[in-house]
Amino acid sequence: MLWTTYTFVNVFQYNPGDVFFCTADIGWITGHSYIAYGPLLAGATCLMFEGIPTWPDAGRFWEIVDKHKVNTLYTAPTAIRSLMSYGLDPLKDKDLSSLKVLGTVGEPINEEAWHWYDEHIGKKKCPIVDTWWQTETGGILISNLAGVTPAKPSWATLPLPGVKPVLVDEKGEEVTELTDTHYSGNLCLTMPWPGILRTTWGDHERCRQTYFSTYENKYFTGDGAFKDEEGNFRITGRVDDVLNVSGHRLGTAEVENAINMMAGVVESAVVGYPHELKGQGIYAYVVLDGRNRHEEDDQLTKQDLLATVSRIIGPIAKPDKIQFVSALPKTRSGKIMRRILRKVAEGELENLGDTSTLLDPAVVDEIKEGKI
Ligand code: 7RM
Repeated sequence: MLWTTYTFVNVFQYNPGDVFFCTADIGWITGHSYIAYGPLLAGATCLMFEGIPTWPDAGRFWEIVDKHKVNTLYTAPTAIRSLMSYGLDPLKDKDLSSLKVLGTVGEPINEEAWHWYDEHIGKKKCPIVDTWWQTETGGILISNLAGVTPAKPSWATLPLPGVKPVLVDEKGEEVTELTDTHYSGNLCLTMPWPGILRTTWGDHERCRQTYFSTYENKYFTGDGAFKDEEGNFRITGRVDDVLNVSGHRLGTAEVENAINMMAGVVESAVVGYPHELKGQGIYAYVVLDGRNRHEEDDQLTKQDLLATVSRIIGPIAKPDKIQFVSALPKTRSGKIMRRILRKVAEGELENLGDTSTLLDPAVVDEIKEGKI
């Protein structure tokens, strides 16, 4: 609670009387921590909203900001991308001039979404804090401080005081060689920080195994990251999703980023599936916004996608299968449920496991039906 309060006040630069609106689902850690614990302990004026951003229309958040003169808005990239796809109409007649600070959390924010948020919501006057943390960390660990330290689009930037992140290679050695302009590795924490997890309820050994045994004397986050020469961090995604295609190691996030570069792609998810010759094949689920799609001709769109991936990463990263879907299966916090996508890609359509935390279970049926 102390850590959520401390980070709330410092990251958002909260001033008494400001109206703070965190749009997270209360069942997600971001909901408990930054709707309830942090703001309440800081005596903040906190706005709570139960509903979805697109009902009765995609202007719902902006209407709330206008009506209640919200000063700080904290939301997820998945919400920003979704609202972005409705264009600027829902923003018409909405007065967003009360906004002073914007924040994002939950997944890496792509530059396009960052700039849309900056331009159309913050009107280029509001600092955007990109806050990286996990349920296990008890609060924000890496973020810029609103208006105090500079933002860098799609970078969470610097660790908070007391937080000591390090990037390591497979063997746990600190990465000291630059790739292009940055270091790249697995994100670990070398020192305990104030919000650190201390056990897992009823299973202390599991806690030790999961977080503290991969690399000696380090907490392993499970995320991959870049670090630039100024010490800024960019979180690239979970590293448990590494593909091995004909002996080449590829990160799913890397392939997804390449796919997302193509105009008309809203988002995508890449998983591996067993492939006779390559070991693993690449299966891509892609959401298009319709506008740039070759009419009635998915084949052409697929060719464009393959060419894009080839150009950005290389022919090895070209997906073997591409399935166009209307949405990806996500939890309420916007995290893609890869387990489901992996099973469908493997042809295992029956035992998808627990799907009760899905935002929209109907998406799964559509995905199963369209399996390639
Ligand atoms: C707060 C939360 C944790 C995982 C984490 C990352 C991803 C969270 C960011 C992010 C890039 C961010 N807790 N993640 N924030 N990735 N930039 N600003 O999401 O336990 O539900 O998830 O979320 O992969 O490990 S969580």
